[in-house]
Formats: sequence, structure tokens, C-alpha cells
Amino acid sequence: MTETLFKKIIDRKIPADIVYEDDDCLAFRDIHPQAPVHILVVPKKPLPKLVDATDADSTLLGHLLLVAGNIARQEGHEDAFRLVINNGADAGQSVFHLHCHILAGRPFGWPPG
Ligand code: DGP
Repeated sequence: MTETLFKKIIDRKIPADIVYEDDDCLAFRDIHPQAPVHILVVPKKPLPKLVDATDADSTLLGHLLLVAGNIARQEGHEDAFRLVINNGADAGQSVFHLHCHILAGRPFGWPPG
């Protein structure tokens, strides 16, 4: 399987502004921020899309959400932030290594675009 951009960031082959790391995931600032705070939480396991996760990944998926909440709190935005997972190109996914966007620091409309 071709190494994804995010796998290269995890392996420190390309640089990123890393804000958190543990055994199962890495979080770093998005290079094209869509909000004052825009951080990606990426599992080290290279699942291409959310739909590729199975029951075996349930702990990992829960962990990503807990980490995202902790990072939002750490960034001072525990009261208002948005989490986004784009699944598939037509939903806006451009990097096919599962990731959760944390967006904060501005108002967010609903429904989303
Ligand atoms: P998505 O479109 O949901 O697949 O999100 C991919 C995000 O990855 C997008 O918001 C921009 C970000 N991104 C792309 N290349 C890089 C990079 O080299 N470094 C960092 N930090 N973020 C990147």
C-alpha cells in the first residue's frame, strides 16, 4: 500500500506542527486552517476512511474522540468546537488516511456546507 501523507507525518518523514501524540494517534495543525484552531487527529493505524473501520477498531475510534475533546480543552475551546470527518472524495476527503478535524475559534453555521 502506498504510504499516505499522514503516515509520513507520523513517521517524521515530513514536518508538522504536532500538538499531541500517544501510542495510537498523532495530532497536528492543519496546513490550510479553516478556523483559528484547526487540528487533525490521525490514528497511527492507516485506515483509509471511516467506513474501513471494523468492530476491532471501536476502542481506537472512541480514543480519537476523547483525544479530540482533550485537545479542544487544551486549546481553550472546550465550550465551542466542531469535529468533522470527511468520508470519501465527494464528502471532501482529500487525504485517504482517516482523520478527525478539530475546528474552533469562530462561529460555525448549521447546516454545514
Ligand atoms: P480532508 O480534506 O478531510 O481529507 O482533510 C485533509 C486535510 O489535510 C486538509 O484540511 C489539509 C490538510 N493537509 C494536507 N496536506 C497537509 C500537510 O502536508 N500538512 C498538514 N499539516 N496538513 C495537511
